[in-house]
Amino acid sequence: MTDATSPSPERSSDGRDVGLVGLAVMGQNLVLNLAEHGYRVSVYNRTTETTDEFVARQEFGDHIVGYETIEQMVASLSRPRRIILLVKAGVVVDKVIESLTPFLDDGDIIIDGGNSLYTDSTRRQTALADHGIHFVGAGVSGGEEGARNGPSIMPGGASQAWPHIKDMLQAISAKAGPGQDEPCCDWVGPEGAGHYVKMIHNGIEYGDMQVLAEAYALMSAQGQSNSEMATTFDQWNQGRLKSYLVEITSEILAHTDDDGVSTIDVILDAAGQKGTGKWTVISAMELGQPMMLVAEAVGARMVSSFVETRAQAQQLLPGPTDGAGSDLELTLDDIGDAIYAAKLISYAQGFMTLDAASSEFEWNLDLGSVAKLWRAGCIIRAVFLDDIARAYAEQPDLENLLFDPFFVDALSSAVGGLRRTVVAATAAGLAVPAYASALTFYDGFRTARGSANLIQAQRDYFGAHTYERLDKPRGEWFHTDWVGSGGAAVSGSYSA
Ligand code: 2AM
Repeated sequence: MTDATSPSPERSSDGRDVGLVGLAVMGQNLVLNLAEHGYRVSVYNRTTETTDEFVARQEFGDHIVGYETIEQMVASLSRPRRIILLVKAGVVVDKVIESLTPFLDDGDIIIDGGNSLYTDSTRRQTALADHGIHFVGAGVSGGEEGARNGPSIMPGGASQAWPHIKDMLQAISAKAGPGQDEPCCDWVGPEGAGHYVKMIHNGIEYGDMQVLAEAYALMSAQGQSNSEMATTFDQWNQGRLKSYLVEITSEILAHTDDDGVSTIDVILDAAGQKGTGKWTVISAMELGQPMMLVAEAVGARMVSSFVETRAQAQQLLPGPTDGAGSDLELTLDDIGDAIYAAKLISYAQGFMTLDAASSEFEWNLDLGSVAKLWRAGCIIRAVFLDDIARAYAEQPDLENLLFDPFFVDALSSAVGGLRRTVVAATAAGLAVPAYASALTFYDGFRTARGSANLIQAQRDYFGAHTYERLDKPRGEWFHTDWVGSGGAAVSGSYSA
């Protein structure tokens, strides 16, 4: 471990250790984190006043130096130059890269630490490789606090860069593990793999938040006060549900404004979103993976945004005639089970998507290592990521997380509560899209003989799409003349 006065391991004598472009909140905090770990950081921001104010305010002396131009900032760095970008995702990243590249040399490294779309990172790596520049797309999670004290960092892209940035990124990352010394930062894979893993992290985060919001809705409907619910979340945070999001939910529910009013009660119930949940669902769909809990979480935010329309609908559309919530008889154990089971299912869906992306893009992702990166520093950090990491460590070729003995046991004990919660909420007319989606996925997934035979028959009926038969080997396709003479199945080399 280094401190502000000790030299960093990669320091060379002819220049400063690392450059950083973009001094918004995340950028500033990451610079302070780097400086605290002994790195001499050269900073640049489009608006120079921001640079000047920041450099004047910080306590690390000449560990942090501001530059007025990108060229000066680049010139201050030792080689290979390492430059972190924390600018607005999208075209701004391309613009900044464009303004940097004329001043860079072969072997220099650009690390994009913003929330870029993984396909952009893949494109940027390819384009910069033509100029001899190593591009790294690094997902960074943990918000402002994480950036300052240790985020989860998910780097991917040009692997040649890794030996030059490994010590630095691992030094500033969060730490986890029994001795709390395992960095939550490791090489993820080529191309946009780092930003992909970050995107899935954010999608799962949407799901986790919705799962907790549904628990809040049910407990409120049962008449619990905010402070009672704060206590319940706090108790949940002592056990298997221990996680950052459960912890902050307890603190939020306990919070009052200066006038004594519960802050949560005066917040408009319309959720915002920046798009990473939507990206996750789009990618999962493209890969043929049912990441349905996250899809429901994204959808629930959309419905929440229809504030006026929902008020109108409440006047028009009836719920159950016996009154919503009045006969909701759920124990806190049931609701705790619903949260836990829904999360297990959501993470299984997330890792199915990661597995599919790894195969599709040939990234060779180590799923256990991904789970380890999320143990600390990031928003979804939770004790049960240790269980996921262990599951993949024991069985690297685990076909599905739900097949791991721990998951089988955990779900066996929690799914009853999830089922009671969905039944009771539905009977009471309360929306629980994440719980219902998790349960119905679970029931469909564990059904060996489903009902898609009918779907196949319908497809064959109206579109001659053909079908496989239980009494013939897989891969042989049949068509039935449904409206013709007796509907005989005709075998043939049809393409489905
Ligand atoms: P600013 O302080 O000059 O606005 C997050 O918005 C970060 O991205 C900020 O540091 C912001 O710089 C930077 N940024 C936004 N648009 C930019 C652009 N077109 N060129 C360079 N930096 C930009």
